[in-house]
Amino acid sequence: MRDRKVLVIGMGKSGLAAAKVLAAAGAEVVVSDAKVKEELTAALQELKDWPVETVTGGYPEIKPGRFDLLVTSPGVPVWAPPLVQASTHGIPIWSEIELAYRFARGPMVAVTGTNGKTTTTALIGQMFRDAGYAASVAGNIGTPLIQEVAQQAGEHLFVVEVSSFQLEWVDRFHPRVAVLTNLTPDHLERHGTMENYLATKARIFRRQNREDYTVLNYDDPEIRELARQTQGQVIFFSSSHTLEKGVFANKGNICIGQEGNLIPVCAAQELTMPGRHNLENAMAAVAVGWAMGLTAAQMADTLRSFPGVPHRLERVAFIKGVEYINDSKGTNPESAIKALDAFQKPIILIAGGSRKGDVDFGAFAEKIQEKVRELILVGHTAPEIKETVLKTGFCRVRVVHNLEEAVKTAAGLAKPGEIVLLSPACASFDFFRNFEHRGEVFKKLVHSLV
Ligand code: UMA
Repeated sequence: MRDRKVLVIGMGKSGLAAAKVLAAAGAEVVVSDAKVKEELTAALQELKDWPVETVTGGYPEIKPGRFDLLVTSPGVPVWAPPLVQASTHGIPIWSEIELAYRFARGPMVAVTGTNGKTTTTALIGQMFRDAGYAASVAGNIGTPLIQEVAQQAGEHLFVVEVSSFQLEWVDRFHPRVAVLTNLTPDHLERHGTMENYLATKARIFRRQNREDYTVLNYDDPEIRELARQTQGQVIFFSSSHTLEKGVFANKGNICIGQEGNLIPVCAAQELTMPGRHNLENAMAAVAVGWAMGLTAAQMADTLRSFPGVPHRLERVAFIKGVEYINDSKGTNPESAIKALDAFQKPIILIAGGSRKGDVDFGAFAEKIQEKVRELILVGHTAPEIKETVLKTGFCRVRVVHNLEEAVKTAAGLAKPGEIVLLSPACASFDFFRNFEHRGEVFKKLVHSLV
């Protein structure tokens, strides 16, 4: 990178981390952001002692000779002017994970999919650490991969949660194990069609070869089909089929099937995380561990103790016989449906938030009818969800003004033995900075009930 002229787009987490690593490596770095400087005070402060040029309120002009490379942040769409101009002039564009891949000294496990990728990533990372390996988790889960890669000097395993946005500009990115958990419509405002979304996800294994592994969800027909496209060795996992080879449930146990042998790992009931989707996440993690040489006993130890990740079916409190669950990361209907399916007790559901593209709440409304005792709606999508739910014949719906009112109303309605669940099925940007912020506010409100 020495003396190469690099333009970094975006001054969020990814852009800041990329700019610093590039500057430290001797590149001539310009970092730009569409926001004006008043909105970027924290980012500019963070860069102030670094030898980088900053451009705010837009982007520098991109012409041949001015830049050798663009490194872009996940939030920047392919139609953003600098990306279009760089493509026109044949200037390479890398996502931050492509940059990180080029700097990394150890192998990578990469996990993508619409839902389950955060839990699966965290679980895999924990399995390797528990087994005594130097491993860390990074990527979409929160810490930019480039930042983690720069911090690890020795041999290290990187377990990376990868979003479809991050896969748009990969070239040599090559995980030793790639995992696809599942696929349902999401981020279509960015990818346009499901075909594009699937094709972008499939880039995770594009550079794999026969020495690598591709872990695929057998129960998702579109993902199962991807087995034909990868050069890697396919390991399927399934929560509803018996497989000759792969990871599946047998007589209540998570088992690895290999060449006629059945290796039990642990009982599905021993998992601390609730729900069938968490069973699938656990199976995906077992497939990775198996491919990378962990033993069944090593994996079982972690599976029995892993508590799950914050904001994903997170147990917050048990107050007057009522359990409060924070699933703020349930930002699409499929994810909220899985959350509802995870419990057998009556549920008081708090849902609604900001709109995420062209979502359809039909299946979510059906699931509400089946599983929810009282529905409390909040946020921009509240009227739309209410209308959809009423069509199913469900009428125990209340629309409230904010999350505080929602929590108080839920607490007033819930009886001992019931569950108050925040699983919005929507993004959080109507009232909150992100889903983490929404989840933290929810937890505070719940604790204030005591
Ligand atoms: N920006 C521009 N021009 C644009 C668009 C954005 O200049 O056209 C600027 C914004 O003004 C802002 C900066 O880019 O200042 C933000 O960059 P970003 O949106 O890429 O966000 P980062 O802070 O770099 O965080 C990203 C991921 N965010 C997104 O994909 C939207 C984080 O995932 C991830 O944790 C982080 O990189 C580290 O890898 C979050 C997320 O919401 C959790 N992910 C989506 C999801 O999970 O559904 C994909």
